[in-house]
Amino acid sequence: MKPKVFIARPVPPEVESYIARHCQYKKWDGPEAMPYDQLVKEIADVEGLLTSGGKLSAELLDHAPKLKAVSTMSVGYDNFDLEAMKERGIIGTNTPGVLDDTVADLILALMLGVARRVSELDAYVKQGSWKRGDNEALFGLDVHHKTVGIIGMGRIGEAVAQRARFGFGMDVLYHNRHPKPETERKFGAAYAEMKDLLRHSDFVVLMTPLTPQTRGLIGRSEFALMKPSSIFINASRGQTVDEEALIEALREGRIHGAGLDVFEREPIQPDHPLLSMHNVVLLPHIGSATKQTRDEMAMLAAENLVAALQGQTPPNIVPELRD
Ligand code: 8YV
Repeated sequence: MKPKVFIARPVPPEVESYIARHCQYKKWDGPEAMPYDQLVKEIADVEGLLTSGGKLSAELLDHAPKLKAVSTMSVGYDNFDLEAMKERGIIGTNTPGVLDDTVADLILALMLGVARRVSELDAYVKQGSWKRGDNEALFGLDVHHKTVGIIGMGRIGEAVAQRARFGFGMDVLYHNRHPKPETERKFGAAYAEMKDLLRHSDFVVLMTPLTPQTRGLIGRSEFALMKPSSIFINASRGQTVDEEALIEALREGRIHGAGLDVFEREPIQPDHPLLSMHNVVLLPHIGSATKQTRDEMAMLAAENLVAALQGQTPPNIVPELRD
């Protein structure tokens, strides 16, 4: 008997066919995240769940007594209740690696977009405001040969460092749980204590996973250390930043601008103060979202799930759940 799985997020046809070869499955196809009550019903007798995003709380897991493996189509797995999964012996997997370059590209787009005011000036041209030649009021800031400080030097951080160093001739500072000599050698990156990184960087890029230790990592005192000309980029999780402190820092000119792909609450609310600020570029949590990369993430997640259900060790068990 093939194991039963539920696919809670849309996947490409080839991924669905792959799952069909190895599992009995049902799926959710809606454009919106699946309503909780419906998910509860669907997981009642499954052994595997393919998902991304939505919280996997202890309460939800209690509705799935047969569940053996949860595979998320994301590198971040802050949606997992790791303790609850450990207690229930549920395997949890994610999709590291395949999205690094795509997310790093988007981070560079945010750096360039904020520094050179790309969306603001695009709107300026489209609304017919371009009436004369050179206008100093439209000038931006340089990216090349400036200093980028990367907080969280994982794979994506390294892909940002590579672009910054070799594409833009930037100096690279980084802060990480542990210094990484090999990364330093490869990208000419220098390890910095958090305070020094914040003080000396022209671009501060936050790329840490969301954990109890990184929740609210950047707040008032961190923004206070940054240069007034600096640009803050967040493509990790919204909860790693105190959003109120960020808004205050932007309003008071304590930092120059921000490029954000993630927010405390997503989707962002229509009356959110960030929406009316000119010195920010805001994206709808789209870092990994190219068709090619999302397809690869979905396939990797499916392979992880099938391996787990076939009693093999899936390639990407999240570190906290490895024995
Ligand atoms: C996900 C992401 O696809 O991989 C991650 O951790 O943030 C994205 O790439 C997104 O979270 C889907 O909900």
